[in-house]
Amino acid sequence: MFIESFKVDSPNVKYTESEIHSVYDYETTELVHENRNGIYQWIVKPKTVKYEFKTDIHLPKLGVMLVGWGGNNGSTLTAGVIANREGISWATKDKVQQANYFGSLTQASSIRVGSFNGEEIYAPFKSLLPMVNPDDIVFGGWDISDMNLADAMGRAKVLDIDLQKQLRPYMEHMVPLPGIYNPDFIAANQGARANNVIKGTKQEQVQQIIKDIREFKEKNKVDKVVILWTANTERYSSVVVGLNDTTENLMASLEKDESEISPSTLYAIACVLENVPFINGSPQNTFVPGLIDLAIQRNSLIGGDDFKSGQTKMKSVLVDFLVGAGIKPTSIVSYNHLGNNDGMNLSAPQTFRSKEISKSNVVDDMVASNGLLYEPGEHPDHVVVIKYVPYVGDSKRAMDEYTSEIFMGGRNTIVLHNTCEDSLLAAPIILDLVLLAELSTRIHLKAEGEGKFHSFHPVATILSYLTKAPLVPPGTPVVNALSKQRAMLENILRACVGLAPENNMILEYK
Ligand code: NAI
Ligand code: DG6
Repeated sequence: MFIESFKVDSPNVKYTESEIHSVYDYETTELVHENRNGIYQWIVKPKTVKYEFKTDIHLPKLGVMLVGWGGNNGSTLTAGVIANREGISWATKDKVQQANYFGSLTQASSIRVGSFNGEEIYAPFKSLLPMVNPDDIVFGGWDISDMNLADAMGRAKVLDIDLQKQLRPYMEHMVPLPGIYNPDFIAANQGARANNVIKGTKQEQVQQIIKDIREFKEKNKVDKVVILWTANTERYSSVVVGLNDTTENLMASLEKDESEISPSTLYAIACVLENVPFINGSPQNTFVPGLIDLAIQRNSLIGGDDFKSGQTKMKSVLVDFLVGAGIKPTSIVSYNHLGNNDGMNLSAPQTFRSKEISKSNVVDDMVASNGLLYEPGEHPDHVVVIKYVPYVGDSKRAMDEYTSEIFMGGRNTIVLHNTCEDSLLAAPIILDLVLLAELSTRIHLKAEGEGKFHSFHPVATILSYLTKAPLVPPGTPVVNALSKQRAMLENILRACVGLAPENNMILEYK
């Protein structure tokens, strides 16, 4: 059965006019390796830590500024949200299609709340805690191409033409602000569209972005802004002692107009200085150590990297399943080709390398979790290939071959072939990222013994489900397995309303 909403009735939860307050027992374990009776043993001690969560239920008027607004993802997301808000339907060759949010965790997925009369009861994911309604988001942003969003939607060739015609009047007046352009960081083939760029030194460019954010807030009367990079994949920037390894060095390099500070890092600096959440949807190392330090010092949310949309999402399910089933993946070969502007940009070796890195590290935690299958340091062969094939446009083809060792020396080969529009996968993920980032800034928590409530760590690991290479604070485990990432997010939100983590035990019926 499906219910639209629910309220929790518990002595541990209080709903007030302004917040939801919950007291929560976090069941965890403590491990020690100690000598007991002359033998070293691992001792696991179950432990309960009391937490309190406070969630501000006041929903802000939210502004979302996209870097790369006029790209395929930016224009598709903007179009999709308008189409949903306006209840637009359009004719396809098959049927009359209604706008929807399929693919969005927050808008189109559900959670189990319990069972009633022997039936499982589910509710929308978004009913867990008050979240901004996408209808109310004001979009804006930057692009190095000055094309308005209606034309950009046409350039992207993602949405059906009948839908595009209906959306044009809403999008024609939307024109991206000039962006920070540095041809050294993206493929040379992108030069042709760079007609809308901020001039000046790096310091001046950062100041311009800050000015843009303030003006956008003022003009649209929004309470909060979230900024997300969905611009071209950049090459990695070099991390060098004295250049960007500490906040002081990064800021000094900015003053000196050092060439090795990437545009994405410049936007991120502006956001952190303005205390505006910044999410990186591409694979490059925008978050150099000096920037992470700056975000921590200023307690300003940063999250990333690289949307986890298709092939990698499948990988982080399939390898988790195989390794969890005691099967040993020994070779993973992932090939894809696509023909959109992202594909063209990735045809340069330096930008491809950024994508290769983020796509390749996604099974590490699963492999490391099973010492019965893998020796320490052992890893499956893992190869990632991307080719640019203009004809297929945004319709990306992904082919994967997983070879595993099974019982008694057997071999198992699984082959997947996936075809779908890349931007239709990414757009709902962008929406989830901005909504969850906004929500997470309204949650405060404290563990027993901590005097004051505090926000989550500014490096937003809570967004991991949506990213290929989750950014984590130094010394924190990286979790790639999709089911664990979802459980982490869902269970934290459940804790905020005093609900136990979903444990799937269903003991009531055992
Ligand atoms: P796109 O190439 O269509 O759009 C990128 C836009 O960014 C372009 O309009 C370009 O003019 C603009 N741009 C480039 N540098 C800029 C800068 N410094 N400042 C402002 N604007 C700038 O690419 P698409 O397909 O929208 O993808 C965007 C990013 O998302 C890419 O980096 C891609 O790798 C990443 N991504 C996409 C996924 C998908 O499924 N579509 C999944 C994972 C990541
Ligand atoms: C080619 O791989 C283009 C990329 O931008 C991908 O489409 C994007 O990174 C999505 O990757 P995945 O592995 O999540 O499908």
